[in-house]
Amino acid sequence: MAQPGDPQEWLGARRAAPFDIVRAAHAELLVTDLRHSREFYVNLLGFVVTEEDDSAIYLRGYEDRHHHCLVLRSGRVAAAGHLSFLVASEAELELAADHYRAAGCFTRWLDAGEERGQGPALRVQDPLGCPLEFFSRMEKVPCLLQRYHLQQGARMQRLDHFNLHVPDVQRAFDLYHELGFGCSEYIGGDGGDSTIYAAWMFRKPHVHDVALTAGRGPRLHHLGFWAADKDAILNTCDALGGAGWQETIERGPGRHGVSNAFYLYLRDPDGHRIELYTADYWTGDPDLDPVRWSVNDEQRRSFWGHTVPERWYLESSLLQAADGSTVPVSDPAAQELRQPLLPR
Ligand code: XXG
Ligand code: FE2
Repeated sequence: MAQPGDPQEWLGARRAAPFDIVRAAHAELLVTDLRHSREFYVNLLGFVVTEEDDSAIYLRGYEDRHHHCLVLRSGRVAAAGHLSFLVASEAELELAADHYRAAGCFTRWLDAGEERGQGPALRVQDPLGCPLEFFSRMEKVPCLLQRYHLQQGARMQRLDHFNLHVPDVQRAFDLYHELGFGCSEYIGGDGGDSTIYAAWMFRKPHVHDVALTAGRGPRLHHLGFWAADKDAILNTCDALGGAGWQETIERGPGRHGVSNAFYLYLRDPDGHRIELYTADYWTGDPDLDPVRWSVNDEQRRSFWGHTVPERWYLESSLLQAADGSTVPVSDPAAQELRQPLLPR
């Protein structure tokens, strides 16, 4: 069992990683009413449409140089289609395929262009049951970072992270550790409770590419998108309120304890949760010590002490399985929400 607190051990794991993941790069959400979802993501949040047809919309942020960071695809049921990581080169894709085949996982190759704008890619159902994708090349598009006159809504910049509900955080932690992910922060139990309730793990030198949260799973808890700044997040709240979409606001705006980022959680028209996230910190130093938060520290999830809505802890999107059904889920042994607060 890997432990969050040992930078030397993490460096070893990084060197021994079976293939080289660069970062969390894009995701596909299956949505039941593509036009309604377009209203939310494009007209209100300001995602840029790179390409669209009757069955899918390919979106990007203002910082993106790649074709898309979010695909909205028409589906019969709402689910997360796949979560995609950029790897360092095409050779890494072969190594990834070897790795998942050796673990007995389902794997499938996608030809270049099978997903619009993308080079050859590998789809897998990982040992946790998650539909992952790995790719190394994507069509380049104009970066709109300084085209300020075009920027709207939350001024979304790019995808930052995936957050997963998993029944066993330690097991998921071990799998991502094996893939060479470091741990920036985690939430642990007190007084003899060695449970890890949540962990934030990274490949790019920021707080995370993947967060693992104890809960019924595997399910997608949320997609985190980097917003331009705090103002963009606050303006989004005004815009949603003004347009009568205030019910999409689930949690925040606020400051996280974990990660120090400024945040807002929204629920899209299908209930998929997305987070607007900005201003976390550098984690690239090799001697980085992970930050441990007690499950009883009321500032861990909300630095200003706001209560986190119960449904934020409990609800998540189902994942699409390789056969088109949804991935079966199971309950965790212990949940953070149920932990009693210790007297101060
Ligand atoms: O990105 C995140 C989060 O995983 O969405 C949640 C950073 C911090 C938090 S937390 O609620 O723990 O502050
Ligand atoms: Fe997040």
